Amino acid sequence: MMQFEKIYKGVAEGDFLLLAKAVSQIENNTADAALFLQSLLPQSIPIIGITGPPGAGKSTLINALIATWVHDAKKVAVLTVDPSSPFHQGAILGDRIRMKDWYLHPQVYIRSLASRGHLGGLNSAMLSLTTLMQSVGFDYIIIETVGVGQSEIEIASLADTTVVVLVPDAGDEVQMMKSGLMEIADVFVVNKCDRPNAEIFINHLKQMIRENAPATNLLQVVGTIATEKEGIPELLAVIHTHQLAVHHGEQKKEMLFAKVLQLIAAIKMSQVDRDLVKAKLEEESAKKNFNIFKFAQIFN
Ligand SMILES: Nc1nc2c(ncn2[C@@H]2O[C@H](COP(=O)(O)OP(=O)(O)OP(=O)(O)O)[C@@H](O)[C@H]2O)c(=O)[nH]1
Ligand SMILES: [Mg+2]
Repeated sequence: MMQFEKIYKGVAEGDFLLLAKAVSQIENNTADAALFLQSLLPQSIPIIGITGPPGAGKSTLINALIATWVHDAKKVAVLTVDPSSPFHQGAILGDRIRMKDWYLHPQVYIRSLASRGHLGGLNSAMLSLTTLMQSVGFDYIIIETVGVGQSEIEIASLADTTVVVLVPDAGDEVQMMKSGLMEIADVFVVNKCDRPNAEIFINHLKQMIRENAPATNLLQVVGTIATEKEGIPELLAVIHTHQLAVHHGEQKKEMLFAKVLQLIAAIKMSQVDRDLVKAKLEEESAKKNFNIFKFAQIFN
């Protein structure tokens, strides 16, 4: 049986072996993991979601953020979702290079998660893992996801503060509007500001925010050059301000409510015997009067 006190001690000493084992058990949805999760006592540690189009510089940005936190004697957990699409093969390898300073650092725990193959769904795995990280002594928790699909957006919504990273490139703007990144962003980063026209892009983005999201007056835009660690203090300040606002606002309660609903859904789904459903479906769907709504009720 896993004990979070032991994991806590390991994390305090910079030894992540027990933590990594617990993460694997949670990923595999073991019976032990379910009990273990119920024993956790999470602290109110900020979860920062970093999302945006492929190659925008999310990992490089995280690399720079970690540098500041480590310098301040903080402990950081980074969970990156490794998209399973062939387009993204090599993402893990890339991250190992981008965040290379931190892979073996005693204040930093980095874990890549496959986006597919989680029994209870990636979302509930992520909820479990962030809660674990909140319980074992980390000061900051980061989730990196590629903002291209709906599931990534849902994961980002687990975060207290969602940072959407864009680059000064008109295509990114279009992508953002299409993919719904606009709705989930608390902070916009325009990275790669060493590129020409960055200033124009930032102004355009600000104007777009004013037009499309008048209610979210907290929305901020920060320009960065992640590779040079430029704009990082500004970004940290904006994140911090947002965290304070979240802490005092209604959003926290709404998020908690959404998380509970998600867990209930996962619990209900775990009670469903998929093989049985499949076998029965095979049988019933062949019948003339088959009705999918009636069929689903059998398992309710
Ligand atoms: N010129 C320039 N290049 C940058 C900057 N930030 C990151 N890059 C480069 O952009 C490339 C992609 O950076 P990553 O940090 O891997 O981007 P990512 O968003 O994490 O990429 P995925 O996880 O694959 O979606 C790398 O070659 C970085 O060195 C920047 O501010 N300026
Ligand atoms: Mg990355």
